[in-house]
Amino acid sequence: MVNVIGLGYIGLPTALMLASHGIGVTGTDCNEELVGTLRSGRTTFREKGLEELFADAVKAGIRFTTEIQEADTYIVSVQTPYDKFSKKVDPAAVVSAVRDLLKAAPEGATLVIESTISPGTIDRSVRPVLKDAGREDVQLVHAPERIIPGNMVYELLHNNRTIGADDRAVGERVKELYASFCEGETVVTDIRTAEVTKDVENTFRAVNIAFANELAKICRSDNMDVYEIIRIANKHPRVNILSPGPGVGGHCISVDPWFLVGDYPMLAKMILCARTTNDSMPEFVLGRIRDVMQQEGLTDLSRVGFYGLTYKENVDDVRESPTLQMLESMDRHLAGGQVKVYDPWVTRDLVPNQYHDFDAFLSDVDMVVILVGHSQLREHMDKLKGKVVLDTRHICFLPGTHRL
Ligand code: SAJ
Repeated sequence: MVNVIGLGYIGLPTALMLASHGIGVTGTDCNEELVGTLRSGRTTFREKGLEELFADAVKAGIRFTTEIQEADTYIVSVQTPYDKFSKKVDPAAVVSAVRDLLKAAPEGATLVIESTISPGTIDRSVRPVLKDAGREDVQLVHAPERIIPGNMVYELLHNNRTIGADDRAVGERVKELYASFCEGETVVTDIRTAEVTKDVENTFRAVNIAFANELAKICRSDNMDVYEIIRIANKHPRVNILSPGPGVGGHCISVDPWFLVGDYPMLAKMILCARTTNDSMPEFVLGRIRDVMQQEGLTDLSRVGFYGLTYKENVDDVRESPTLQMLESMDRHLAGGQVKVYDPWVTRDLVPNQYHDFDAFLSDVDMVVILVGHSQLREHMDKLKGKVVLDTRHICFLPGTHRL
């Protein structure tokens, strides 16, 4: 029996996937409301393919509870928030889950940490808990997730995985467990290598995006088309530049590079520079809005609309979203509460002047700033005809569209 602890963006799909592939699974979360929702047959966030997977898992007998269970394998996927200023991950929820599960764990149980952690967290924060509890019989494993929000279900099935374990045989056993659904290749290694590799993957992407963002700034300064330049450069067999955008949000690409900067400040110079470039993008977009408004003779900020609040397309997650960063910055500079905001994926009220109806939003603005490339907009792009458009995602090809 597997007990998945923490039923958020990673824990829930993982638990559902295991259950729907014949593994006995109980999902545990301390949030009673969340468990209540799952028990009543509803999913707790929107993600392509999640509803179908949920139905399969329920049919297969998955259970949801607020209590930690006796199980031979625990998968911990609780949240690991990070501190905005120190950029350090707070492993308190992982530590507390481990402490609690040790009370139920039978001798020799396997403990898999899936939560996003910074390199060294297992040695620094998890091992001491096992030692203090006299439970060094528990087998430690780190299986960092790699799935991308927006395509999680597909990627859970097909991505290659990394398993870090103290004991290779235990690592192989956990590999077998994931192989119940995962068709990708799984590499078994040690825990520290698994921790660092995960961080390196996200840092690589952050650096590549920063390069694209820097190119966007260079091209803007000298009136060149960054998208055409990247498109052509990427035809080279060994070049693959990502896309510039309004900034880097989410809980991973925007956070993980800081771990290497924090641990190796004198060495991780390029990474720091990349992070700084990415962090400067929301401010850069604000400058572009000012330029475009001047160019188009617009003066009324309340007739400007921001399309998109989430950190990227087709997800409902707003963590570290560039749009929120822009709104905060406007607020700090006494220009808050003026622009209109709309996001089809965000149904709760989050910011001032937020609309829940696309047409009503459009009728109240003269200029639309595209900040997220949701499919909803791509499918209704003609509705932006007649508006001044600043497109930071390169998805609008109406004549006269302004770009990053
Ligand atoms: N972005 C750009 N330009 C691009 C690609 C992304 O500006 O060309 C922006 C996005 O708009 C978003 C941010 O970067 O704001 C991050 O989005 P993302 O789609 O690149 O990545 P995440 O954070 O959703 O998921 C990443 C993935 N990591 C890698 O691709 C190396 C995923 O596989 C990981 O599982 C996930 O982090 C995680 O949880 O660590």
